[in-house]
Amino acid sequence: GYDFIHSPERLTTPLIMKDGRQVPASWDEALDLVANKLMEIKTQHGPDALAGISCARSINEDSYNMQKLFRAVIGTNNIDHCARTCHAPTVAGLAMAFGSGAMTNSFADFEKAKLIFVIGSNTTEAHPVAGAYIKRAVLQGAELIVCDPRFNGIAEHAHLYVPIKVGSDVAFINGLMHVIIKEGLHDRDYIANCTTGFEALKAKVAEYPPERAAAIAGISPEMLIDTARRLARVKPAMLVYTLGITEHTCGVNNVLSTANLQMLLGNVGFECGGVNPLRGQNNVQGACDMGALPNVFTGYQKVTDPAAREKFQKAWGVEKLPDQVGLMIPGMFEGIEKGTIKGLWVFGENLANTEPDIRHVEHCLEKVDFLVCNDIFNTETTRFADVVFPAAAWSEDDGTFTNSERRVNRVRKAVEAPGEAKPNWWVFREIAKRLGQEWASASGQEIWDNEVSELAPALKGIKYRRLENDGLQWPCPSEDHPGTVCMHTGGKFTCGLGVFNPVDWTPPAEVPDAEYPLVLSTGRRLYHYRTRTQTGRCEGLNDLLGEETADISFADASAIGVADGEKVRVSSRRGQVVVKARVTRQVPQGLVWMAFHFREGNANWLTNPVYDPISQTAEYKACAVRLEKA
Ligand SMILES: Nc1nc2c(c(=O)[nH]1)N[C@H]1C(S)=C(S)[C@@H](COP(=O)(O)OP(=O)(O)OC[C@H]3O[C@@H](n4cnc5c(=O)[nH]c(N)nc54)[C@H](O)[C@@H]3O)O[C@H]1N2
Ligand SMILES: Nc1nc2c(c(=O)[nH]1)N[C@H]1C(S)=C(S)[C@@H](COP(=O)(O)OP(=O)(O)OC[C@H]3O[C@@H](n4cnc5c(=O)[nH]c(N)nc54)[C@H](O)[C@@H]3O)O[C@H]1N2
Ligand SMILES: [Mo]
Repeated sequence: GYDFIHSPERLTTPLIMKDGRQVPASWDEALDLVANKLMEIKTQHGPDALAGISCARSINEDSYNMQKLFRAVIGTNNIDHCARTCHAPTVAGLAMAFGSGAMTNSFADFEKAKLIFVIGSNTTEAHPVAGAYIKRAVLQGAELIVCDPRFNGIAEHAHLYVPIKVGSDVAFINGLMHVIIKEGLHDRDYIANCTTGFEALKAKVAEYPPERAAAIAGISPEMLIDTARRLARVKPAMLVYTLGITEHTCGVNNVLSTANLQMLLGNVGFECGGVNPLRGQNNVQGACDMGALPNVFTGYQKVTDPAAREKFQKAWGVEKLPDQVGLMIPGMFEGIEKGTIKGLWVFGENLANTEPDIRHVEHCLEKVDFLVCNDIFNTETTRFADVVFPAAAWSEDDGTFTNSERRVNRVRKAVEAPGEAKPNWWVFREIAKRLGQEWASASGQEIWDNEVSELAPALKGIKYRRLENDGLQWPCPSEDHPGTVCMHTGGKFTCGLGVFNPVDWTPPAEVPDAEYPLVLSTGRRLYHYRTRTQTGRCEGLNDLLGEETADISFADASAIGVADGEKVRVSSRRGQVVVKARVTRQVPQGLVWMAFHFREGNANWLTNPVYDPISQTAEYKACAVRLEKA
């Protein structure tokens, strides 16, 4: 799937919108225009009238420079990136429970694990490498329990498959913990020595006896009890989750539930244990670490902490950094709608296809006064832009990526960028220069070694010269530190004691009714990556999967009289699409499952723009739809 790098459709010159058309321009013209326009908006409306969205496809050094531009030069914390749409509940929830929002263990553990509990994860399609490790563990005798509304690829390898209903995870996990405590299967010593808040958790899960929890989850009480006993039988056990857990209005509560369960069983802080969210993009862990988030600087140092601000003020040579938490992506759209956000910079995201409710998103992209994009291709989003910068892709620049297991890896330039395309960090640096700040660091290595690693304590020991071969896993606090394979060991969490956070089950914001009687849940397919700007330019992949489908059960197909491959209309309160039905045993009656890889038939014409109250992550995994023969 690398053909896209050499695609003739790559952007090769800056583009500027003139009379409703984007025309090629010189770098100087485009950079001057953006710098002047940003300054004009800042002068007229203040720095908080500007907002930026960074890219988790691109190297750490790009995200670092972008958040530095917004904070140190423009003077706003309105900076975010696509972690908002996937693992923001992880970052928030695991930080509340453990003091660090990252995956606790490492990929190498998967193969050695004795019991793996996979919940809400399309592992074989969306994380095929991690999925291969899990399959291998099963071949070597590990027990696998999979909990997912769909009988997905990883479920085929499970010893126990638990088909819970979409949006019922908190009730299900509370039910598991009810049984574990009632039967005395919890780890009393671990709970007493390493955690706090157990009594409150115990009181909360007492409200979820197996009958009640199982009824909400749509399974039998016996299956719930069996799951609880199996989980308690093997120690340590690994828990793996992804977006089936996070992309809900209760996403943070779902994450807290996984942490509660693993602490109750005494499974956190050991090899082959822990809570393991598989992060989505090659560098989404890194974009978070760099501080492309509205509440933290590089290394998760809070913008509201005066000491942190002082440290960054000194490092960046500015008098005053903004002290208010900035806007998250949904807040940026709201600001555009209200007229308080005048300028938006979108670096490497295709929001017009990936945010929920496409019609509303496009209305906002149209409405904002000034839109800047950096991308490697023209996309449905860049067509709204006043200026488009052509970017060097990952293969055309030196830098680092940080993967899901916190491993910082070197990325090396393999080919020249096409035409006049430039590294993204260079673009942000040029804008800073035009706005009066000369930044010394002029390469990926200088940015990392002299700034990132000096500013973030967990990255202090990571320098480019140490990143040959397999890279290093943070926390790595000093240059003689070997990096950290497993976090929260020795009975000590990053925050001291692990914190139990009792939570209640809440249903999705939109549930089926007479008008929209089915649940729509959305996700990914193996052969395409998100909006196909990259995989759509790979011939072989298009041959393997060429269009969107709606995956439905035999029962729902026969109820409306369609056969596999015939067209159906899927409608929600937001819009409708017509796609082929894929009639499959993977999906239970009452559920429609779709992806968002294709512009036509994209599930985001239908999805519901409602958000988790803490993390502002959209409920991509549940809304109500109607199905008709088309
Ligand atoms: N091929 C491919 N790989 C990708 C991507 C891609 O576009 N294509 N995208 C990348 C990105 S950005 C990300 S974030 C990851 C995402 O990786 P995943 O989260 O593994 O991918 P999804 O397909 O969204 O799968 C979510 C799973 O959750 C289940 N689910 C839905 N609702 C619920 C629920 O209420 N409870 C439970 N327990 N399960 C539920 C679904 O049936 C599905 O199996 O994948 C990454 N990898
Ligand atoms: N219905 C539904 N919608 C979803 C989800 C879901 O599960 N269901 N999942 C959500 C999730 S988890 C995510 S992460 C988002 C993803 O949302 P987006 O980040 O918007 O997804 P992409 O389409 O991959 O957009 C990435 C853009 O970056 C560009 N790009 C790639 N490499 C480079 C580079 O090196 N430099 C530059 N400058 N640009 C580059 C690509 O061409 C592309 O235009 O989608 C979300 N949307
Ligand atoms: Mo993602």
